[in-house]
Amino acid sequence: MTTQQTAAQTVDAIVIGAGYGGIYAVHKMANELNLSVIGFDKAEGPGGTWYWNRYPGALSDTESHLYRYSFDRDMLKEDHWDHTYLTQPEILDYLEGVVDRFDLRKHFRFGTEVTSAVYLEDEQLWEITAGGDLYRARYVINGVGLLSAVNLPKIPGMEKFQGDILHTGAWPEEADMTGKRVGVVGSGSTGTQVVTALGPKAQHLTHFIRTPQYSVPVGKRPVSEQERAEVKQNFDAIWDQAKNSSVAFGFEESTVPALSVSEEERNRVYEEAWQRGGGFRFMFGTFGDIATDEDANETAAAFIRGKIHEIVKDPEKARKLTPHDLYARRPLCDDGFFETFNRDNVDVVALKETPFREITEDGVITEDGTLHELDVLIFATGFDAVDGNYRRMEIRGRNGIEINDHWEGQPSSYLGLSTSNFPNWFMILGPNGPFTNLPPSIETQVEWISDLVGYAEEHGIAAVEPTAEAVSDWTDTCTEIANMTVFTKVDSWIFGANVPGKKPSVLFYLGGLGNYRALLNEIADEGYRGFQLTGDLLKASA
Ligand code: FAD
Ligand code: NA7
Repeated sequence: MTTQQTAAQTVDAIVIGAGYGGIYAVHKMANELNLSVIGFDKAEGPGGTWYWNRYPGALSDTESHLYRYSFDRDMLKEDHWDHTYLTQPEILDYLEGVVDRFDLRKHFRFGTEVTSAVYLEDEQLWEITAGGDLYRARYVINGVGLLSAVNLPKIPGMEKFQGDILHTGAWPEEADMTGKRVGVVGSGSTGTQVVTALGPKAQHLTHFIRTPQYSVPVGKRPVSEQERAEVKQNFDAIWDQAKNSSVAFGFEESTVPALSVSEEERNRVYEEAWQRGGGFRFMFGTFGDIATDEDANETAAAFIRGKIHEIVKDPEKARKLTPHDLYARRPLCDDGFFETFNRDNVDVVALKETPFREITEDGVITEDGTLHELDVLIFATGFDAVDGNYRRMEIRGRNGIEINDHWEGQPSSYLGLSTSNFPNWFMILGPNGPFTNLPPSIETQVEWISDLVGYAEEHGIAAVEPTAEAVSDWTDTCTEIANMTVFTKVDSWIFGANVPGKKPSVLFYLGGLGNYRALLNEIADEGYRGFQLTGDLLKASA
């Protein structure tokens, strides 16, 4: 035994991450399974996404009553929300409250990054390096986040810029944009929120857009006491509906084909959804084939394009803001994004027409020779989604196989939960997990992992891992489903097609949460079909 190994602290379970996933996993391991557990997060506190993304305008696009945990009925009764959507500080408060309610802080080590996780076959333990120290555990649960590893593009001259360069996913709390000349790169969910929030504050704002996106109003409005009371009275039914639906956003997905109704009726349905608000509701609640049929998709796209031209008064700005490809990314919604461009101090640059040439001390020069003078350059350029944070650690399973080699072709898993050759190593929202409003998917996965760990503990099982065949079949299933949709036809983070050098591949199970949950139940009922449950702890320690 080496000196280092002697120094390792051994616990039953290690959880990485303190977002929705990690918090719930620590609660399950510590408070329900009575296991010893340490949770690590490189952040200085809990919150995950909502710890890091403190940029102005950060807002959930899931409605407030569904962007939370459902597992504790008493907590649901006590929960409070003022508006139909939650701001970043509200979500952070909520998650901190959950940590305190279940006395979880004592299990977490914040400001501590996990840099490696190596499986020790002889001991049937994982050895983790976190903050430079060694730990050992039988189980590792990764709640490292699917939109967490930031993507910061490299633009020539970036290092020369005399102003501030910020990424929305690592936003410093003290940053104040009042009266500044601000540039924002990126027009996804985050970019649209930042631009909407900063337009009225900045002296001048330039939005650099590479691909314009379809966005509908979010529909943020105050919630009355009576509305809240109604939700609380019906929360069993509300959660039951969400968890058994496809995208789990709290509405019935439509099954009506868009072209089966008259144009007048179609526009009435779109207008109603536009007025009500919500990106997922617009894409999945209006008609049943917008995400699967290109002609149906075009009807929704054309409606949104028409709205952009109605809202944005300057025809040149409207032209640059108007998308022409399929409406096939994570459906956006905003709180007045297009309206912001009616302000004289807000401009748009179409990067496909005039790409970046270089960044200088004073700002950004585009290929037409224009210098856009800036005090701050904000990158709302998204994330190395889903597998990004795994690839940034050294993770070695059986026979020393490294995760980057194991995932060389594409990141793969069984059920988005675990992968072959990595025993007792679980992922929350790993590759090919469900594509939904995420808290109910996170809860589903954490509960299932926790049941499996409980089962392993009860039966003295030393190692649980899926077979290579189960992983390969699940990858095929996810690919087949994805190929039935229009999402594969557009480059976005959903398929890992947003980061230079990353191999695009299917990263989600698009079959819906209801089907996913039914499958998980079936697999557990069949004695964890597709998993190898090996060894026996008594034998292992003999
Ligand atoms: P995260 O909240 O991402 O937490 C992961 C944590 O792991 C991070 O704190 C990170 O520091 C830590 N970590 C990672 N690697 C390591 C390491 N090696 N060592 C130590 N710590 C590590 N989803 C929705 O369903 N609805 C929404 O409205 C919505 N809005 C969003 C808005 C924004 C701006 C963003 C970025 C995402 C949004 N999402 C939304 C997705 C959101 O990420 C999930 O809803 C949810 O918060 C994910 O929780 P998580 O616990 O899985 O991961
Ligand atoms: P997204 O949706 O990945 O959007 C990133 C944006 O940044 C998008 O407009 C990109 O343009 C743009 N981008 C990325 N790299 C560059 C470079 N090099 N130059 C110019 N523009 C670039 O990330 P978000 O943070 O908005 O949202 C991610 C999810 O988090 C979201 O769905 C919510 O769930 C929360 P592109 O489209 O690639 O041309």
